[in-house]
Amino acid sequence: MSKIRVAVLTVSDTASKDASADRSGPAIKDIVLQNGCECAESQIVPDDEAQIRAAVREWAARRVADWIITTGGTGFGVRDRTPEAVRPLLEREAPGIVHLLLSSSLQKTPFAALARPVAGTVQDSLVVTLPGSVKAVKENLEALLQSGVVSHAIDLIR
Ligand code: MTE
Ligand code: CU1
Repeated sequence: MSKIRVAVLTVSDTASKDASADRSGPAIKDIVLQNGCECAESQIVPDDEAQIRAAVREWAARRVADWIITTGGTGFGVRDRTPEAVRPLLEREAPGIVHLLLSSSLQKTPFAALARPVAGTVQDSLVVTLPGSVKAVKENLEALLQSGVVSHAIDLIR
């Protein structure tokens, strides 16, 4: 079985102006590499619906990754629009993955209730939207990777 190819999209106004402010993007790369995946692409965009959607759509169309992970912009901040940007692209929604993210995260913090994740397929890629903090990213990726859920999903997709 070939390695899972991951593409990481950091969604943050701050990090889009200063890449050194991006902590969750590099954290995701570290974790997926540790788990035997490869990082195919990464990019930083501001909290702008059109730019988020364009980046995910382009990666899916070019089939650069089996798994597209976004980080940031899932909450209730005025600029948090990641779910709205990604949802229209989803061809097959994955409410079970959303449930897994929220139920495992709620065991860590009640503030997980403030994340509004979406997940599903766009063409041949699985897309999952994670929160913006490194802590949340670690907890969410643990739930997705340790369980084997993502590798089984990708086996089915590709
Ligand atoms: N999920 C986990 N597992 N751990 C966390 O610490 N933080 C929450 C939530 N999900 C958190 C979490 C908080 S405080 C917020 S505001 C939301 O994710 C949304 O984060 P975002 O706006 O950075 O996407
Ligand atoms: Cu928060």
